[in-house]
Amino acid sequence: MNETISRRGMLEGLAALGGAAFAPKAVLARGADNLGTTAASVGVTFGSAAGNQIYSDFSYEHLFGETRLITSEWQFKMAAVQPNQGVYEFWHADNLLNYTVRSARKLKAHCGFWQAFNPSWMSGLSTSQLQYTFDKHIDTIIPRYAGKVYAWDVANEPFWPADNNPGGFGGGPWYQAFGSGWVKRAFQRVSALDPTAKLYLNEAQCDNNGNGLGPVIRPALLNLVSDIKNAGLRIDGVGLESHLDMGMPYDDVQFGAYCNQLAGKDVKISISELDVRDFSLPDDPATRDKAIAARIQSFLTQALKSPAVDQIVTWGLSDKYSWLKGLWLDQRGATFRQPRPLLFDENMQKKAAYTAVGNALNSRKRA
Ligand code: 9MR
Repeated sequence: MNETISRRGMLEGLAALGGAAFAPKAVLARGADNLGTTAASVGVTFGSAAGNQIYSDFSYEHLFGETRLITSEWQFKMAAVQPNQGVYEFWHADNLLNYTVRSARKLKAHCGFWQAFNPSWMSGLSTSQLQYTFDKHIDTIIPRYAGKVYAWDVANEPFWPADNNPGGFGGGPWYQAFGSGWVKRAFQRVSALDPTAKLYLNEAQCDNNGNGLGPVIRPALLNLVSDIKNAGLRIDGVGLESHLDMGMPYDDVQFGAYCNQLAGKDVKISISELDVRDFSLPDDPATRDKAIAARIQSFLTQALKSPAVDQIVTWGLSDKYSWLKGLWLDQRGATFRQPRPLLFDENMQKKAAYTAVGNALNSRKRA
């Protein structure tokens, strides 16, 4: 099947937007043999997070021909859309929406609320001011994008056991505002304002048995999904981020079983932020690439045994733009070796990890 975007699809998209601000430009074709097509053949949507590098680096943008879905890496976050109190700036979010319309990709808007990385003006707000901010934010952004985005990550990373709150919930402004009920409140209000977007709850660490994280967060997340459902609220999917860490204990078979448990709650599952942290691996790039690919293949093969897993989204496509480069710089300094967390290297060339994703997808055919 040809990957070229149909003119009709583009025109329909533009019409839906009421006329986009940009001239249509399709993502380049990458031929029939790409991860988007392989994934679709086994009922999976393959996607990636995108930052604004897709507009400036054409060789990077070209890689997005592999995808069928794009998650906003930061453009829909509160710090981006409300950088000053009560002042909304939508151009980054709008640009990405327009880009996905032009290129006929689904857009997952990430994220409605997260306790971390909020705009600095929020610090020092009283509880009642936080409550107002929360509701007002939803009432402002959701109607703007209703019917246009494919999905919302309504709530991001509600759990952080180290904060010692009941049920493993993380502390932060939204917990301060509404207690653990902040998650249900967000689902209730977003659902009312956008009845068509798929609504996701996104959480980290479920793949990770270290630091008392996965073993606490996995059951807590199951409970929260039940709680949302029991309240009569709509939740369509759960995102399991899957920032895999080679230095942490893990059990991929256990993770696959967990996907089945979640599926029992009648939700779809997205592997929503896949990449591999290689800080603990030896320096040699070939050795690292091999170990990373083996881990990805094992992890995804187990996850894909659960029919509810219908999205695989990597957190970027090329090592060149991975968020882990920033983290690495903070921890080890610029002269240390660069991390190799993604499917394409710094020069946009496929790595073993790319093949590993394809192999795991194909394992679903044989299952
Ligand atoms: O990759 C994202 C980075 O560019 C942003 O600066 C950061 C703060 O907004 O968020 C990063 O993405 C995070 C995601 O939103 C939630 N899960 C963890 C991701 C990596 O930190």
